Amino acid sequence: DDERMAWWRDAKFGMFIHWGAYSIIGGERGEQIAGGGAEWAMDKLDYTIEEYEKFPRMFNPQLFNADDWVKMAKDAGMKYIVITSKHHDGFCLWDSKVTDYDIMDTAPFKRDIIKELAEASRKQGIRFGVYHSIVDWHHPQAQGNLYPNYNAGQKDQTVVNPEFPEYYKNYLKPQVKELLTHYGDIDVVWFDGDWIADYTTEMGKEMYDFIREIQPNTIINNRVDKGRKGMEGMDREGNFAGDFGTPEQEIPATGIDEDWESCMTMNGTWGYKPDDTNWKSSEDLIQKLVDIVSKGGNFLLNIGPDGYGRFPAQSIRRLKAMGEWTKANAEA
Ligand code: FUL
Repeated sequence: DDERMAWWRDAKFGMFIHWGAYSIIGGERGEQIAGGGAEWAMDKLDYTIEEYEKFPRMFNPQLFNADDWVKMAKDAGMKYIVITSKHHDGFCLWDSKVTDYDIMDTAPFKRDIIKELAEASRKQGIRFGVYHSIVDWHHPQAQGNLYPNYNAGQKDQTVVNPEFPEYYKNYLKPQVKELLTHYGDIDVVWFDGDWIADYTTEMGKEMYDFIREIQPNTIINNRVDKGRKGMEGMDREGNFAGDFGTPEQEIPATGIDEDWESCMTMNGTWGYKPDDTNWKSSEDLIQKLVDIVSKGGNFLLNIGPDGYGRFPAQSIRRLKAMGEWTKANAEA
């Protein structure tokens, strides 16, 4: 295991990318502005499935350039990238054979984003991984028992869909397999959405073993299983699947004798949201990197590109500042 984890422990600093149909919405609908993360737009701005589907149908980010994105990560001193292959809205950024709700069939873009980024990363010596949501607001068997009336007024995530095991077996697992077999080495699989009542510890352990069999060296976060401690994100003692803890928007107070990675936003949102101007300063972000690394963790810092495929200018400035700093301090 130590051998498998070695590059990741060494890496320290990575780029998280939240990108999808919600990046067109930017957290706004008429006069409404979504609170918190704008990647939750479908939920927070009360879109029905049918209403929301128009966004994937217009997702055509002509300014997306995988080489540029990877270069910006690399120049910032980052060693790996983790991008949303699928967020909670269910829209897939790769060419999936088990659904049409993806970049090739529903969107006009018709370029496999995961493929382009995986290749660009490999070319530039950057490790590549995917964030994959267990929650799926678009799939009839995965979103409680309300289909097709997602957002019909009831959003109780403790309501279990009796067909969820079908989704797990015939959709979630095959999709993970696609990601792990069509794009070369997938260095990290970063699950999310473990909190829904439908998902079980057994499913988590099965998923973990399933991935191990396909790609023995993939590093898997602890949200593949259930029972992490809230936002602090670390494991319950002992019986846990997953290779590292995932503190979200926070840094543990002291060093921890486990592998962990703090993920964080530069402002307050994961998905693109122009209304959120609450940017952390570059100094603050550098401070956080130092704090995390000194405690033995990794820092996964988020970018929320817009619907055209651009990184926000404020994010680019911060990446540059961090790059200058990491370069100056690399040998220290
Ligand atoms: C959370 C998600 O619900 C957020 O949208 C975001 O993806 C974050 C990293 O994980 O639990």
